[in-house]
Amino acid sequence: DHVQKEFIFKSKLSDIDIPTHLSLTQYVFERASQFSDKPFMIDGKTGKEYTYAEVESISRRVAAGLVKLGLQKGDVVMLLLPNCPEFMLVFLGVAIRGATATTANPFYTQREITKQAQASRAKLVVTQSSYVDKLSEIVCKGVTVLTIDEPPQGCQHVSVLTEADENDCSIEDIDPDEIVALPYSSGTTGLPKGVMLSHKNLVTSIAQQMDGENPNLYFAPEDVILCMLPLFHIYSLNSIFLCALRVGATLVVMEKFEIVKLLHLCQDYRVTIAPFVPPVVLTIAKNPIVSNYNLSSIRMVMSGAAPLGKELEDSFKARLPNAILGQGYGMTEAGPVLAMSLAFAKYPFPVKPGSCGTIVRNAEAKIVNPETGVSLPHNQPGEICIRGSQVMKGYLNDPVSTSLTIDKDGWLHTGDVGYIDEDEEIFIIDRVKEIIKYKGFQVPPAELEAILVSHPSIADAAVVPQKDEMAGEVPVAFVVRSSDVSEEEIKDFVAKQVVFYKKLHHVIFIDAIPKSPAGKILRKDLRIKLAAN
Ligand code: AYL
Repeated sequence: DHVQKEFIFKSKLSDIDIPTHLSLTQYVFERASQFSDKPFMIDGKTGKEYTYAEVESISRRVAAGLVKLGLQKGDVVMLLLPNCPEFMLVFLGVAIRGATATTANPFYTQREITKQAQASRAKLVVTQSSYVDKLSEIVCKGVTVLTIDEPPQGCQHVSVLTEADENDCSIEDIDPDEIVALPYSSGTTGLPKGVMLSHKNLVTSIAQQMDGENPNLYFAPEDVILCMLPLFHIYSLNSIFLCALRVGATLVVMEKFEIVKLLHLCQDYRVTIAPFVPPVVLTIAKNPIVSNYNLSSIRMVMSGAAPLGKELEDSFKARLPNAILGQGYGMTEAGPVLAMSLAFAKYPFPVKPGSCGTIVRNAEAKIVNPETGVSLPHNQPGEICIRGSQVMKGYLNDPVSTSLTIDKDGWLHTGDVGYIDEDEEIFIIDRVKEIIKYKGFQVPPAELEAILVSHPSIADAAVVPQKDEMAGEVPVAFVVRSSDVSEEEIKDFVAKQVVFYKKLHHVIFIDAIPKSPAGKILRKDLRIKLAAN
């Protein structure tokens, strides 16, 4: 029999021993006693500092408090918060308890929050009083709500967790295969789904970045890392928060992106590492105000979650000549990091502009022809696939979507199209999945299409990305009308139901949505039509 040769790619860094027996918190706190009195995080808003010893002890209190509130092992806690110390403290407490944290954008609408809370069966929500109104539907169904500020009627203050007595209850052991984080992602197709990340998945991913003689992403204990990207997104949760904790670095916590505040914090705290997304890189490269600040402390700038233009890389480098700029490439389902620039290594390698990094160590990558599934050699573009212990366990309660994403041999199919060059660097050139990326945020077309066809005057609809200089991509809709309705009415109808970045930028009326014989929307045809429009 003829056996197809498989082309499998690895990191240029050698594999290392990654612990498979530790829970996430055992692993990230492994060396915390060396850093006891050092600040782990500084709240950029108040200047309040939390040392490593404090973070560890408060996290234990939170775990005990969760037991006291009746939270069982495996129960789900929703974190509906902007970046703040409580986000991290509660996340760690949930992990110690053996419970699961599902993270959501606090700007989500009631509809979006309710969907995720119900699908994940969240028992407890930790949020801010200003978002409590959006929880009315789930509160009726018995969900407990805690707030980090003055609790409104019917809610309790988060101090029931952070000030609980850790000696009150004992915490059971954790099997590293239990689920610790449950971010939501639409993956390659359809609606948002719960991505089951186990303790082992996250330990592996952090180790792939932080561990070994030559760590791929070198954070030192002296580093001051800006934590501005939202912690509810896996990029910040993993590559900033948990990675920094593992190595003894200090985080400067910023609630949200605001250029002047960001520049101040970087200058005042002498930030050394700045993890960004492409639109922030664009602002730093273009905004004249940047030259009024001393940013010479920044040694490393990371970009990820969306494509970074090559021209942008050049203009950015002119602005921050002391900093190494490089990319990480991730996908929530991949644990999330697939590749990381080797320019970030302790003993760095030369890298090329436009590269999304090199596959992380202790993992395998494959580039396959999406039609035939045949794997391809260096420099030939195809769908990027990854395999390793960091890859998610699957989608919550959705074995069908799971098996469409992770094949029987354990390969996760990313829906990204790219190639690996002779230096093992990955270049992403296209996407064969539906997802639209607005500033790195996911906009699932299927979600917007479902809203659109629920409108009485809409017979059919399809949503596709349109290129946008600032956001990368924005969603636009092709709509088949069944009765009279205007573009503005449709845009408003959608806008009321979704977070700001999912809003439609255009509506184009059309006679019929092009579909394959099997009924699949021919998105490529619509993208071509849009480009010609
Ligand atoms: P999700 N260049 C181009 N596209 C990218 C890149 C990149 N560097 N990174 C992510 N994407 C796209 O689940 C790609 O289409 O996770 C990918 O499949 O919201 C999709 O975004 C996944 O979107 C890091 C660095 C995590 C990045 C991430 C990304 C997590 C985004 C940790 O250290």
